[in-house]
Amino acid sequence: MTPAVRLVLSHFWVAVAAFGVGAMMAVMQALARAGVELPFGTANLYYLSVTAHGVLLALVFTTFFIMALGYLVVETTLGRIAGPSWAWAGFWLASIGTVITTVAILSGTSTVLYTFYPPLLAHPAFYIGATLLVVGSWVWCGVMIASFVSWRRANRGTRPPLAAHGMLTAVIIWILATAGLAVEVVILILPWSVGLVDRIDPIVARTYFWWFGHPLTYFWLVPAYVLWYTMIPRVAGGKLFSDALTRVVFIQFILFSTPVGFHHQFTDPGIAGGWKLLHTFTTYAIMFPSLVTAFTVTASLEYAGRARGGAGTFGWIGKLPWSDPFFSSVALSMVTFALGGFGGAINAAYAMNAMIHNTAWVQGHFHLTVGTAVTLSFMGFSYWMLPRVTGRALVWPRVASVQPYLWFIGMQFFSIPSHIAGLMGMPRRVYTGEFHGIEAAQAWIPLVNISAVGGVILFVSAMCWVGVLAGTMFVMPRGATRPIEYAEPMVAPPDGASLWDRLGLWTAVAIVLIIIAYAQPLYHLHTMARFPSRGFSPF
Ligand code: HAS
Ligand code: CU
Repeated sequence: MTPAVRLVLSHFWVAVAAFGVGAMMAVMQALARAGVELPFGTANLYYLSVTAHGVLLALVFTTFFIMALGYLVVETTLGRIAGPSWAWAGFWLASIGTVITTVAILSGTSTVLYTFYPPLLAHPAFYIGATLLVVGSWVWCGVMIASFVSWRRANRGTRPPLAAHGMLTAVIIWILATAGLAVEVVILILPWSVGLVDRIDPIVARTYFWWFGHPLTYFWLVPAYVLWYTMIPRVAGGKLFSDALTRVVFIQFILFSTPVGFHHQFTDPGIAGGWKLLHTFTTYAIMFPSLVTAFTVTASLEYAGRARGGAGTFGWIGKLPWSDPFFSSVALSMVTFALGGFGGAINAAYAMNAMIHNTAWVQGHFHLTVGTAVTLSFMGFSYWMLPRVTGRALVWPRVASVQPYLWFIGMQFFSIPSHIAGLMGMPRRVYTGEFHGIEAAQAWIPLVNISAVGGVILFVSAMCWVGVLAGTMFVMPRGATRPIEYAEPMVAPPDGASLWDRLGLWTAVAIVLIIIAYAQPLYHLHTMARFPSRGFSPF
């Protein structure tokens, strides 16, 4: 095993382990919500479990997986990982942070959910562990940037490989996003959680949180898009529709990922309507690169299907390699994201947001997006990557072929009823299967039960995924490794870097946009009459 592969796989296995634990929490929640009597079925345990689920899946699984993918991409496209000892230092920092936060959650002292909104108060260890995770990921950012810069110095004027361009986009989004998180945690939350100050302003904290929280979702999505654009066209037997368009898409994510956070705060006081409107405009702007993606990736697949002999308007679809788990994972992710993205457009509209905010609709939305478009793409990629870098064949290829379909079906069962129940007024994050017998709630119960069935199917699918990966690693003999191959564009792009490769320039423009979107509202929040609160730990 080469040192680079060891680095990639170390991150990868932490991601898989976090996923396994987080998935177990999920099935318990789904069953508890459906009123199934479980041992220890208390509100305390329910919220503890939701916290562990959200943190381990949304924050730990994704971050470690993306770090693994980032290192794999720079190693295989740029031929280098600059500063491997730094990379290991980042890995250990992030891992130690994850352990500290997980222990804090499981000890029952830090039940604050993955958004950790003050005045919900966790044990300081929760925040300290999360900080180490983020600091570890910053080291990853540094290593990624150093690798890219060193490659550019050695290849002046050459167009950077597309996959590296995409992963660097994710790095930049992450740095811009975590700036807001750092202010929230270091300046506001840590002093309060250790008792140096006794009150915190929830609105100010939430505003910094959503500065981070929205671009976080694109930090997840962009690496998935890297797979969709730079690998899947080849896996499907075709070529990428357009290299140039793809670079424009990635740059738009740098520009518009961050200045949109108020679409999570439409109902929050203290932020004037005009600023919320501005963030609505930028939110619609950030949908554009995904619409382009829908077009470009589908066009690439159509090209592949026709190259495989598909004819007629839709005949190409059936010719695609639907039993290849990497391909089917991404294709099913795309179908699911068409629904999830549509829901996003509804969320982003001020008046419609009032109908769905804080309802079960939101959990439906994010299980289609991060829970499927991103997660299922990552799952499929694992089946493709692991045999290539280790030389071990997949242990149960049939299970691997079926697993993405199980995930897809389970997720529709889970998410569609959640959307409907949300429209009927069912709140999100409320524990109790019977809703205390409230009459209005009775209509939600059948929908919750269907969701629970979805949850069980998802759990089976999750265990299949973890089982196939672990079995491959522990049971299968080592063989010859194979290269990580990327898709060729249909038309070779002109040599030489273009305007869309000037990542520094676009980062500077993004910073200006962030200042426009946040400077005045934050100034106002910090200077207006404040209503800070003591901390609460109800669970
Ligand atoms: Fe979202 C809430 C708006 C995308 C995640 N979102 C959340 C939360 C999470 C989340 C975790 O405006 C909950 C946070 C919490 O706990 O409170 N979201 C959007 C919009 C988009 C969007 C406008 N979200 C995502 C992605 C996520 C994610 C991506 C994770 C990865 N979201 C919101 C809003 C809220 C929100 C409000 C707050 C709600 C509230 O009130 O609390 C857009 O980026 C979506 C653009 C996507 C599209 C779809 C493109 C389609 C594609 C596939 C096409 C496939 C085809 C078929 C054609 C426009 C690319 C292919 C054919 C074959 C044959 C294969
Ligand atoms: Cu958002």
